[in-house]
Amino acid sequence: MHDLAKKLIDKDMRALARGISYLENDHADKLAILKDVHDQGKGAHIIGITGSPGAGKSSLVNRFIQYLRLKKLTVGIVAVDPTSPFSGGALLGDRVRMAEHFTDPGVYIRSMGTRGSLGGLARTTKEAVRLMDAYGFDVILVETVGVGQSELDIMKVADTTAVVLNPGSGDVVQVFKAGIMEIADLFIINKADLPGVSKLMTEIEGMLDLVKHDAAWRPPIAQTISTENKGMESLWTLVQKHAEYLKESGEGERKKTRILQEEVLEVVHYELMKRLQKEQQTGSWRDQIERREIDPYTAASQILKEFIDDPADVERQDTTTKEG
Ligand SMILES: Nc1nc2c(ncn2[C@@H]2O[C@H](COP(=O)(O)OP(=O)(O)OP(=O)(O)O)[C@@H](O)[C@H]2O)c(=O)[nH]1
Ligand SMILES: [Mg+2]
Repeated sequence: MHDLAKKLIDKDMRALARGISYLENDHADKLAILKDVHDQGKGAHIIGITGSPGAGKSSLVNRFIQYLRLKKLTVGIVAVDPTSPFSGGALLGDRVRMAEHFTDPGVYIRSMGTRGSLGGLARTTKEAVRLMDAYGFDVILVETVGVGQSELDIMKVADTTAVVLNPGSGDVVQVFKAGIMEIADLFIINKADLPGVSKLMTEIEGMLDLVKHDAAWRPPIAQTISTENKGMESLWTLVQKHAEYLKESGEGERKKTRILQEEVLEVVHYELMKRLQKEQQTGSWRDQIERREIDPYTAASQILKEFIDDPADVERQDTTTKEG
């Protein structure tokens, strides 16, 4: 087993941190580590939290962490910022708000940015969740701004996807259009201190009648006021209800199978993309084409042959601990 995988499974938080950096930097040992931790997951309940910018996701996550910690549950958090990983005001705010958890060994917070990834933020986020599960948190929270396809992809890793809405924001229609309605397992009306809560309830129920009228699980609606630390208990109750449903209906297992099946093709796709990018920059066929020495079809089949002769090295065993 890879040294880093072993360490993080043994609850070494620094190894977890380094492991996630390996993912972000596409370290050569990445696949080997992921392979080693694959069946080491401790069965964390993974909760995805998505919603429009400013819906209060971070405030909510912050309170929810506090609540879970009082219940003696350990929590891993992946905060995905699709815009600016380092300069973003929102993220800076998140850091400050979440700072109080930094000294708690039962909490690990990680921000993920788009830097350097080949459109691979969703991939990297899912992989980070895998490492966190192998480390052994009871609950893993993934916060992302629900705007596009890549955020929907991120949410696929969650057992329970919660969509945060605000009263008086007109969010529901947007959420509906973005296809978020389909992936929602529960709704959270945050800022329930503001007027328009019952109107929003009616709107959500109306949408659910359209989208989920024959679904086995009808997403329930929680109400929270993050700024006043209200609603965390009922939110947790609904999450647990959903977890129970996943287990009893077998849907949880089916979901996991689907995720794993998709993952196979995602890894292949990702590895091929990486190599194609490299080919684009450094392939010797480029000069050969320029000199008209080779036709595109021969060049292409040569590249494909190289790929086949040298598949991604999942077995790599590099136990020297280079800082990634
Ligand atoms: N009135 C009221 N304001 C809230 C509540 N929860 C959060 N806010 C405020 O809403 C604003 C946005 O909160 P954030 O937690 O940063 O929202 P976010 O969804 O994480 O925002 P992004 O990460 O930028 O998408 C802040 O000013 C919060 O104080 C609430 O329950 N009631
Ligand atoms: Mg936020």
